[in-house]
Amino acid sequence: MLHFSINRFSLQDMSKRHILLGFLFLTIFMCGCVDQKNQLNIFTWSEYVSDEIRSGFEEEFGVNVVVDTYGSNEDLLAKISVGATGYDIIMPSDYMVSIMVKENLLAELNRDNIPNFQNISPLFLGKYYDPENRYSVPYTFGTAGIAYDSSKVSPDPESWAVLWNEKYKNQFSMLDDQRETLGAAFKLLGYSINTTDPEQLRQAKEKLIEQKPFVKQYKSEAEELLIAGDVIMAHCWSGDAFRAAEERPSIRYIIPKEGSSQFIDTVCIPKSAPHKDLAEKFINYLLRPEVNAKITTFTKYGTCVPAAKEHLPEDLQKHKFIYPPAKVMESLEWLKDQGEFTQQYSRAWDEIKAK
Ligand code: SPD
Repeated sequence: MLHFSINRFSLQDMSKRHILLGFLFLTIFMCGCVDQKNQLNIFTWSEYVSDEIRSGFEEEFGVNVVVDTYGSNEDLLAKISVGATGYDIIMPSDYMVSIMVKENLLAELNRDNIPNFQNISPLFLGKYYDPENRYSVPYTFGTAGIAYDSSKVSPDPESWAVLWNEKYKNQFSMLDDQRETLGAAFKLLGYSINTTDPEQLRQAKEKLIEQKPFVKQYKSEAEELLIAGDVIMAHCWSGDAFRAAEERPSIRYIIPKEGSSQFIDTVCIPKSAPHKDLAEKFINYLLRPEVNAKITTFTKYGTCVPAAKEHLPEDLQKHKFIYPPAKVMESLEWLKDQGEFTQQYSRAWDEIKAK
């Protein structure tokens, strides 16, 4: 009898515990939903959305902003292609916008929710990757080139060939980015960064395999290596070179004489975004001149909002890292979607990385 009553007591106790646990899980689940409803999830390049921009939006709109980063457009595509990632804002570059539109991965923007769209310069609208800007607004623009520590690299480099010079073995990094790094080899060989000629691709692959024993690291966040002094030279993007030069004034940036790539990075909303309205509010916020100026002040990439320049110090309005001379601009190409041929680029890149 005693045994029975103990069992009965435990059974009642257990069901109470189950009910309590049920409530607990329900509360946690509901809190989670409330939190997530007020959370904007951004997936972007490193050092691209500053704490100031993030917290400004959080305070004004009473939400949380979470920032996660990637190192190449292909990494971004791989993640977004798998489906519901929870990201509300992504920042693909030009050619990747074309690919994502084609793959049906982007949501159409509702311009009624983005009145500040009118602040964008027409120079950055209607581009080949999104002719009517139905899916993207421009975030920043820049170039790829070589950053080097002028107190250690001599003479000043002029050509991509410096990245094949044994003298700098283990002292430089290359972007961990298949289009950009194959692009550097194409330019050195005198080809277009958009070639679809299998023989030219084979030659670029061989060139990068030949270079590999000299490369200290493939890394897209090159500014970290330059600032830490881990490398004295890096294949990198202009804004990152500029940021590194602020920390180490002996750092310079060149666009090699053979030419290079230029880009516009954009802001888009994935089709699977859980908070599209909030994402559009964020895009509208980024396009306020005073906020947009903060993007350039932090990233050191160019602004696409002319009125933002009034909020920028004079040197950032015309700095040569951001605005190369006209002759250099003529040597730059935009990366384009390679369609089916992209697979061959990926295969070549995998072979280089596997060596
Ligand atoms: N730290 C920010 C780097 C942004 C680079 N965007 C690169 C685009 C290349 N096509």
